[in-house]
Amino acid sequence: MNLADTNYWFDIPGSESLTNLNFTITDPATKSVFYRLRVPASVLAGPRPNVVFFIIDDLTTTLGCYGHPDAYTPVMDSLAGSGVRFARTYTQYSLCNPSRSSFFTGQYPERTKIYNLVDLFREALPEAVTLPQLFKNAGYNTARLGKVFHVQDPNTVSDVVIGAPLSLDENLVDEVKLAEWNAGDLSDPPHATGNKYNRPYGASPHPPEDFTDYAIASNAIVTLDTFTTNATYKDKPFFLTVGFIRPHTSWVAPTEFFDHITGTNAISMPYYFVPGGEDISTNNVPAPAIPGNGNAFGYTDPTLGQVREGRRAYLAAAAFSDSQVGRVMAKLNALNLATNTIIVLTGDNGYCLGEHNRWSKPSLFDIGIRVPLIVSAPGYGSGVCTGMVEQVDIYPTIAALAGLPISTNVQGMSLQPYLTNPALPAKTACFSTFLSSGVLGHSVTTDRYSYVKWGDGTNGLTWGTTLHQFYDHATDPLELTNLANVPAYSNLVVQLHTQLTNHVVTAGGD
Ligand SMILES: [Ca+2]
Repeated sequence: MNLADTNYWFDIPGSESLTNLNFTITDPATKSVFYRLRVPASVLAGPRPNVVFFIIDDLTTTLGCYGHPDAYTPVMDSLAGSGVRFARTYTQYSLCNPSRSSFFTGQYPERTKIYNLVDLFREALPEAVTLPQLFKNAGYNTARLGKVFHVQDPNTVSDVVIGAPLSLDENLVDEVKLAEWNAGDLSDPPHATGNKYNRPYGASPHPPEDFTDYAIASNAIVTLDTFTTNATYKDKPFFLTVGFIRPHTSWVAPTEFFDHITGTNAISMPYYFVPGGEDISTNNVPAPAIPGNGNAFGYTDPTLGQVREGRRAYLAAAAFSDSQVGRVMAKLNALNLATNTIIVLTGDNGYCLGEHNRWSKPSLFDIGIRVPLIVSAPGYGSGVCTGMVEQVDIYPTIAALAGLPISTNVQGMSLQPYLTNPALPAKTACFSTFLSSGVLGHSVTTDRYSYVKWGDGTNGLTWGTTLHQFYDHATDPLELTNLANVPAYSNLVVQLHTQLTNHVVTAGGD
């Protein structure tokens, strides 16, 4: 055999396509020989990564790492420090079921057709592969712990399914309300029908172990043990989705978490409650922009003291969920899984805590559609992406990080490149939708401007009405002054309306 003239091929068998590796061996007589090794891609990639996907119900960008002055979120802040925090992430619909239907399918609401809390996206998308389903199909162990889908998807079958034992919290909330009643506060009787979310806050003397979110984290911890030790599961990677309930109302949490938040009288206040602050009359914004406050303070308007107490209670409830994320993270570290596990954390909608005199989630104000998004992936960098991204991007991002191919029906873009270089240019426009008492609204946010159009036609985009809002974030980041009908901005308004119309038509197409 003439070594100098021969290339030798060695194949490592595998079911996947083979990748060629060339290398050279030099023999003593200085004759070089190329050897070619062909190996499956999975061998080159190493073990497939695990995924833990945290969804924190109703958590908006009230985190320390997002700059909130009163928040206590050390665990999520630490996670942001180890990964990439996406500073401007927009939800596609600021309400549980429409939002989750969108980011679990990677498709806009115009495609899922979900605008409420009860409909199932399978009606419009019978063949969609949800994110957990994608990983299940790829051979992952999957688990759904706590609140994940708002309406369960019959096609997404997980190995482990543990719902949220809500009855735990309902008992504790009743106790808090009863204490208010006994203290002489008759504004919201404990058992009044239809008003259970008014004044839904307060410190509870019960220990964390008595709360739903503690139980959800405990179930996640047990599931991690099962997936890593049980013979049925331990040889496969896992996709774990953990959905915590707080800071969704009711904002009741153990007393120790209220102690972490600054005192009631020092809490930061929304501009609406600052003397001489925002005018939210319908002269300034169209009526659909300010629907009823059904989620909190829907029974009576809060006093200034109640505004402070409510904001503090929301932050305490968020701090409690933060601690439960910490329990799951500690278990991942104890099992030495952190080096091969992708961690993603987000909320499902924005939330107005008195901003624009709103005490609820659904809106198209900027503060109502901003959500946290943190991605920490082994082998990638850390930092802050200040460019705009959307929650519809979560699906293709997690899939790309795990190397899983996705359907061309997925409409988001992978954020994988930003984990290496967060400074890359991001999206130039983000889009959201909201159905306000039968009036469909759409918004487009660009780097500088926000434009909202409320409908008077079937798709909510008919031109020729004044049901719209326009804000210049460079001069008005809190969106206090609606400039949509100011002649000086008419060209910009028309341009954004066209951009919004094009998106709605395109996103809703097949
Ligand atoms: Ca929610």
